[in-house]
Amino acid sequence: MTDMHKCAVVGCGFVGASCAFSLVESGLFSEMVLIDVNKEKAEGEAMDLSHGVPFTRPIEVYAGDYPDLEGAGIIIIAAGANQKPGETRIDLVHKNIKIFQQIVPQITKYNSEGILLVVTNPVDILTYATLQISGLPRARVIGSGTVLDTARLKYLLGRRLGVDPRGVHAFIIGEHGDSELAVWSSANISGVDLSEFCSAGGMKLTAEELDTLYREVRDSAYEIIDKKGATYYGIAMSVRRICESIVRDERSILPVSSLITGHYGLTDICMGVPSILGREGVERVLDIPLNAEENARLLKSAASLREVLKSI
Ligand code: 6V0
Repeated sequence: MTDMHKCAVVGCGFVGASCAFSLVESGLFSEMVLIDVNKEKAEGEAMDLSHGVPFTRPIEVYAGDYPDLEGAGIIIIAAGANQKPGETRIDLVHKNIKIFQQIVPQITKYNSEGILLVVTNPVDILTYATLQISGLPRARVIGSGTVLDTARLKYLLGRRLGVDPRGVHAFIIGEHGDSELAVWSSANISGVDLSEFCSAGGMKLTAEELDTLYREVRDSAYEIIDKKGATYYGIAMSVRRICESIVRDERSILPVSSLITGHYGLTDICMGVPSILGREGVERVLDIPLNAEENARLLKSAASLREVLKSI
């Protein structure tokens, strides 16, 4: 039996610790265990977070080990190497696969009922690897996918158009990485087609400008890493949003990464596409309409991930 009010974070570096912080703040959980190969780091993070508990809903935060995963409803995996300036996410694959080969069997030894949420990069490859190593049902092995990239797109587009990003409905799909794509063909502002929204408001958004926005989204991790060494707040808030949908059984539609079988003409690959997320994990993968160019780009993104999978 799992308890949706208990979560765990495995890997408490910049990303894991930031996720833990945003989840403590969220009030979603009453128990949180932090695990890291560097035990002192996990202990320090647990102490630091615990000192904020008087300002949040009651939660017990502690550093632990794999047996403490028993009963956790959600286990977030953020362990492993991050990108150094100039590195792509794919460059991390061999280092992080090795780490996952150690971690995942340890997790499933003590918890085979919870939902595994993979955040470590390259997230789509590691989600697929986690599925294979764990043998868990596909609904319960989820990657953060393009949730963060989609948030970046909504933010930039909302700012450009002068509207709240929550009214912007547009997705980045595919690999969380260099081959991802923006689905412009169905982008809309609260139901108003993007180009109609612009012309009705006397604005012009050219194809070049859309492409610049897309590139800004795609390359923003590189820019942040160049400026501050790592990215962690945006992903931490994305993880919180994913957990909210699961714990509260919201059935929100988020572009998480999970096993795709028969959608968009693809099979046996994990990547970010809009999916219904609830208490059971990924409850349904949606086939959103794509134009011919978008479809071709999605297939290309899947092919580039497949090449990486073949190499491991
Ligand atoms: P970091 O700060 O180096 O932290 C990694 C942590 O993992 C450290 O505390 C390590 O001690 C720990 N660790 C390493 N090996 C193990 C192990 N075997 N068992 C337990 N813990 C271990 O990296 P950072 O936190 O910045 O990044 C973590 C991962 O998140 C990287 O792969 C990033 O690329 C990835 N990100 C993913 C994003 C997404 O959108 N999915 C966004 C940002 C970063």
